[in-house]
Amino acid sequence: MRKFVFPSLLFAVFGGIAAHAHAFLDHASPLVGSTVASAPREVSLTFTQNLEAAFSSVQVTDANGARVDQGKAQISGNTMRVGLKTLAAGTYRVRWHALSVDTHKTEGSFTFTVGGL
Ligand SMILES: [Cu+2]
Repeated sequence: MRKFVFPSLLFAVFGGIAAHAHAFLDHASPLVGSTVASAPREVSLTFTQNLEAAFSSVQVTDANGARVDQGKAQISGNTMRVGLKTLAAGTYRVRWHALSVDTHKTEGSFTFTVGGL
């Protein structure tokens, strides 16, 4: 059965019908480009469309490129969240990849800064 399932999955991913909208980032917490006074415990991203959980992901890295997220994102509807390790003051980059339910891929990144003590 597996060899029949896989091509149909590929079709679903790459052969989708063109649609008017993709899953763009609607808003984020911490806010895009913001400076926050205390270290957030998670990053939460809200998109303009619902996400396909299996093909959407987010990574958070510090100024040296080291991962500071806790791994696999939790995806529900149009929201993707990932827990964070304890962050020191500094600037962090959030990179996300999304596959929306209309089968279109989008990606982007932004930074936020944890303020000094
Ligand atoms: Cu789209």
